Amino acid sequence: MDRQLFMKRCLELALQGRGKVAPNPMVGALLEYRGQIIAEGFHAAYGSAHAEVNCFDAVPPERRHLIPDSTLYVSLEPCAHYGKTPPCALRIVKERPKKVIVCNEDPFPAVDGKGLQIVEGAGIETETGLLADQGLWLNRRFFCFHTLHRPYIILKWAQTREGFFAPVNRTRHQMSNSHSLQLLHRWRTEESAIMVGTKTAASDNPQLTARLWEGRQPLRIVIDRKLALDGDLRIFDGSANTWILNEIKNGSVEKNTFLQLDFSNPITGQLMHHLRQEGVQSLMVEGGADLLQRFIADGLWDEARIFETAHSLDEGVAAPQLSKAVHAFSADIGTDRLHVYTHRDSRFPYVQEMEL
Ligand code: AOF
Ligand code: ZN
Repeated sequence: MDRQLFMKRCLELALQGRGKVAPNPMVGALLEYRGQIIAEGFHAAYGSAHAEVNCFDAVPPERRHLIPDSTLYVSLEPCAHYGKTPPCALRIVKERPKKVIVCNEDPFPAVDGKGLQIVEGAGIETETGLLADQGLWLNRRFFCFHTLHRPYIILKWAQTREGFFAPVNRTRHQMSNSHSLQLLHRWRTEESAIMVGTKTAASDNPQLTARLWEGRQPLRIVIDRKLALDGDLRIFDGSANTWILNEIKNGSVEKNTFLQLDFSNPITGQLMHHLRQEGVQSLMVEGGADLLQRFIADGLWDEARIFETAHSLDEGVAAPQLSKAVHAFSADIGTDRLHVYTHRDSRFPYVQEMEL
């Protein structure tokens, strides 16, 4: 009987909640009886039933009598609190499987070991840590937020083979291909916030929404220190919640929120504070080169996704230089090549064969 295979299946099930469950983690569960899966479940949407509950509910009536002789595999410690739903730990105690095998403990303060305690306290055997590294990678945004108390930070950019980020005059210039662009839009649906600097907002006039992929619109963040950006830019169009980091004022106008920061001190730290307060678990920084380099210099990044394009430039703005980076993997996206790195000191290193 391959225990790892059953847990891998839970992680695969969990992934079905990608882009739909944040700020909750992605969780998958299954019941195994003598080497066979008798039911599966996963957390499908924020606010909806948890994985374990969906799994128990999926057991066919004629097989319910097998539950006491089955093992519950679940990719996260069962919850112990009354949140949007009652505690999964109590449901487990009621159903009484023979054993519960968990991938990762849940650092969420309302759970944090209490779920496993409830199950063990009821005399049900538990085991934790099966494929723990894979689970940490899967829910790296959730774990980062609850253990490091800041969002998981992804740097994203495109560069030519010669290492240029954009043409010298910085006009809008699509360098990566349409497949990479669609992938980027998918990524936008999977992160809670995306950010650009002042020059990028002005010269690229990006919309910063997910249009080529169905899903959630992330919070948009732009730096506009002196509130000098043109109000007609697409980032101010009210099509998504937008934070405007500036040194002049606080306040909101419909979906635009002005956040006053102290620009005589580093603003990345101040931004982290606000993101933490708002429960934003992930941030993708999309440019420009100066802003990306700022995050690199501050050591404030976890993952970098770099499209090396087939496009060629003789001169241009130099691409950011990563430091303390570990190569995770590279992949062909049509004519582009995607390179993924993680920070050398990351608590969530990439695990081979896992998805982004
Ligand atoms: C589980 N199984 O499938 C998930 C868990 O607001 P609620 O009630 O949905 O609770 C959210 C918290 O529950 C979340 O922060 C995390 O600690 C845990 N998520 N727990 O037992 C699941 N999604
Ligand atoms: Zn639960």
